[in-house]
Amino acid sequence: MSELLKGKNIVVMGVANERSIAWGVTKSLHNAGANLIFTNRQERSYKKLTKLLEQNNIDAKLIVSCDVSDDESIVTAFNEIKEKVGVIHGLVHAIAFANRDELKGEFADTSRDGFLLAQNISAFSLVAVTKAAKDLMTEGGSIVTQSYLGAERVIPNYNVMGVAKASLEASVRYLAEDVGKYGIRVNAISAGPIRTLAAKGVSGFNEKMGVVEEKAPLRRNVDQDQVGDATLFFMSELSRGVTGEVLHVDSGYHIIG
Ligand code: N5H
Repeated sequence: MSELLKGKNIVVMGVANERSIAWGVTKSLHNAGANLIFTNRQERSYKKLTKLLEQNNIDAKLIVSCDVSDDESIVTAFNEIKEKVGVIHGLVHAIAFANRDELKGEFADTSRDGFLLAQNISAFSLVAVTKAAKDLMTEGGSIVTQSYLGAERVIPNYNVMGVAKASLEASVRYLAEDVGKYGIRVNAISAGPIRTLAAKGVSGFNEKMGVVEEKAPLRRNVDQDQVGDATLFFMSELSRGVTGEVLHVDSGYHIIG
């Protein structure tokens, strides 16, 4: 156990189960000595989270409910964090959503509602939580979100999520400029395919993992723990010179033509 994040209060958004990227992040940050605050939306993920924390002997500093599609819910959640914890030093955003039936076929068939839903939950949510979190980051801070290569290139089936992730990555850059003057950094991790609950049942996922094993420089897939350790880097002073960046944690897959 390192002490890289000793005394740091970090909010983790997006643990649904043990396969969640946010759970890999939780383990890495906990092992580095961070105090963790969690947000979740559904009763089901609250139960799952408390069970996981218990099984892994992790004490949450606080668990608050937060629905990122609702401005009032975000304000209430961060007010509660302010009251009960005070200053925070980090925020991990690992939330996305798109309609499953729009993650296949042609992007041109995306509905207006489906497009806006993906943007709302997967991209605007970062803007909204950054606004709320920055007021609590009075000692500086670090914000990290999750992206995917489909933001940069056309990846079959990723469709409306690719456009939402492009928006998310651009938001990282604009937010980084806004909050840089307060000593707050904003970065993204672009992970290779990882078998999470969100990825379950989406078309083309298994094939994608096979291609990474075959073509990526490291010839293997990445896992939640690797994203967790990269997030630890971003949360710590080791990355103090880095903001507005998208770091690929993908076995090098993105450099291959
Ligand atoms: C090219 C691919 C495969 C096709 C695209 C997958 C995109 C997945 C992301 C979104 C967030 C999945 C999603 O919203 C699914 C929902 O419609 C249904 N699922 C749920 O409601 C579950 C229960 C909950 C936990 O999910 C959410 N989102 O709340 C991309 C893959 C190779 C890589 C990948 C899987 C990227 C990614 O963005 O996750």
